[in-house]
Amino acid sequence: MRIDVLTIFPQLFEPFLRAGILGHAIAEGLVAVSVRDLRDWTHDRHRSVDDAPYGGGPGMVMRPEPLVAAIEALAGPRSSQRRALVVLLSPQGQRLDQAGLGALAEREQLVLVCGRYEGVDQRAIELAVDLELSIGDYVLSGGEVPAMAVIEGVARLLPGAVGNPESIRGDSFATGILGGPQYTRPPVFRGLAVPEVLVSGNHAAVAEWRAERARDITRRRRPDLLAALGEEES
Ligand code: 9D3
Repeated sequence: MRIDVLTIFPQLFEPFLRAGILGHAIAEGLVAVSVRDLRDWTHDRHRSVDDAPYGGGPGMVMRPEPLVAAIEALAGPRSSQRRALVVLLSPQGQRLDQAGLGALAEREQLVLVCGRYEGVDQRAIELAVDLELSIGDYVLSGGEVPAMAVIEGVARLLPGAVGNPESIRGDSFATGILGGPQYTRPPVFRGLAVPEVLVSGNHAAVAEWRAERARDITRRRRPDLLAALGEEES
């Protein structure tokens, strides 16, 4: 898979792309990530990417010319033959979830467009963007952190990225249920012991205990997840 990122803050991505599972997936050639500075598609002396909103109001709006030129350079014009999926990270987008990440992971090329300021000129969206995504109902300052969330979430779904594929199938939002408590050594820490069943060596009892704890914590913290699975789960 190939991912192009369009941003006015390319330096934000450098350490991120080197670390952990994602850094490893890139080093292994499972995914190629290219971060591009949107200002490279400006032509004025100040390399300006924003301007005042028509109709007045606070803040600035991203100008359409550099955005559309950059997107078309990376993905070609918006058409039925376009191979890349062009995604604008936007508070107005549809909310990303694990199923959405799964669909993105099937594409051969993604172009992730990071908005800044109050937003993006609507004509650029209409002309060049295929999909708008939000990562949740809270306010950030731009699409860079959301783009990183997409890259990290997609990369670990690529075959071979995660050492043990079991850990992907078992992911909370793949199973629709939260994970339960985890323990490692030492057996007693500040007077708190690891639950007896986990050191019992009884694998069936361990599995049953974990399933119970997971169902319990999901029922208390995220009843919406159980409801989505169908009420027979509770
Ligand atoms: C008019 C009020 N806001 C629109 C909902 C203004 C505004 C808030 C935040 C405009 C831009 C932004 C910057 N945020 C993003 O670009 C963004 C974002 C987010 O803030 N939260 C969750 N997901 C995303 S994806 C992109």
